[in-house]
Amino acid sequence: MTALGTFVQVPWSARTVTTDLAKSTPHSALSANGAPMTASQISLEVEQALSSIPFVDIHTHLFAPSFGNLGLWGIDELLTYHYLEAEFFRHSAMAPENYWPLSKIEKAELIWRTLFVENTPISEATRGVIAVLNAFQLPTGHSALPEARAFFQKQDRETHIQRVLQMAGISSVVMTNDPLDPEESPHWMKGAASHKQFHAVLRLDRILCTWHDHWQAVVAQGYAVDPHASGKSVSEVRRFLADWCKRMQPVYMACSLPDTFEFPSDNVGGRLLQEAVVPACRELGLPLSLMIGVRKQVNPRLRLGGDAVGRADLRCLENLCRDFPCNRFLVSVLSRENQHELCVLARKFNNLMPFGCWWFMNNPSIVEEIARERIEMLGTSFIPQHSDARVLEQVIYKWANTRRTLAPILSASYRLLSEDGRTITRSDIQRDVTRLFRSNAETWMNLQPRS
Ligand code: FIX
Ligand code: ZN
Repeated sequence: MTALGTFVQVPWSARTVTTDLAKSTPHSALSANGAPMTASQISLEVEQALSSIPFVDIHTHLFAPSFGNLGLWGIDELLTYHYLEAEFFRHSAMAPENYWPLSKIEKAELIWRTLFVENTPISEATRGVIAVLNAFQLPTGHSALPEARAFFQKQDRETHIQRVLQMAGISSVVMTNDPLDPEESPHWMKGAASHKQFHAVLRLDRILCTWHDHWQAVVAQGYAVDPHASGKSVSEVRRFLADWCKRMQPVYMACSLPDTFEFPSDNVGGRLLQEAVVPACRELGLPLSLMIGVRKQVNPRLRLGGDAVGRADLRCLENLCRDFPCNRFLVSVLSRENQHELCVLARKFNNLMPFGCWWFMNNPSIVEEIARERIEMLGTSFIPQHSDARVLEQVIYKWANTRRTLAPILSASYRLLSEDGRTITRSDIQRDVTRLFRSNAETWMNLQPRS
């Protein structure tokens, strides 16, 4: 038995059934605060810290209950996740054009049969669905789908959300809110109810990346801007941002950027970033989150699943952090080749906070590599992970995977430190895990620490 296997699969709220070793080794013997620990006691303390400290999920595409059906949940949404659709098209001869017109249930049935019956669900994304079913003690075999569908259909949204966040071991999530999204903005315009566990973010891709397609939507909301963002467009965009910040109370502003992103740049996006967004963030005391390295729609036939990755020139970040020392930048990069550079830049600029293993980086083998490198270069001054969940129950497996992957890496770091001559205490581990998965994010997002 690996303590880890049992540990990860145990629903967060049933913490009392943590590993047998924990049960058999009374806590006081393990490490009364300040007492030195053995290697296996270190591993156990790390596992207990990871399973007992609720995390803050700094980037998701989840929605608070008041946003109704914008919030995705349940087995059919889990199966039609764009990660699984991309994998489906690898296994199926079906042309995407014949797939999109199908109903949600028809798509889910097709994906279940192709990826979970005709093939073994060993990819990270397919394994995730199995882990979710298992967490609810639902069957996971070939014929599991009808019972799963019936189970999720029976759930009440608000109660289910509470239960899922608890099972995932997260106390709050950060949403992704687009002020120009025609389905979402009406919710805010009529005063969407705030929710203490769902924090808003002002997402600005349509402003900074595709202004030419969306400047009219800004005009439609009452701001005098033009296609070239000339004249008083910049001050109008500042007004737009200020109004939306009043409406949303965001914890940061955010934008995903292509691998070709450059800064400074005198294209419309570059000017709006420099003259409107960065100053607004500084004035409002908000961090700016930049997620760099996406190559949008390299295969548009796959829709959301059609995006890819490219290595970015991170001098853009160097210039931003150096030229705007009073701004804080929360940054995640999509390319594996950019991870090391990001760590180095974070050593140069304390207004730069690396966070998460974004999207194609969110695979255990790569998360391991990134986490080790960051611990070695940044200690605990980074945010290891975010879930990027698009469907509610995904937080269960994405955070279980993160706990499973990070536990041996953290334990190994402490073992090395103890071999080098420093006694590790239980409170050291509790403080560090709290910092990595809670207080770094809370501090940067001006969130009150949970009492
Ligand atoms: O830009 C983003 O926030 C990305 O995370 C998404 O666009 C992407 O589709 C995704 O779901 C990644 O996990
Ligand atoms: Zn995302």
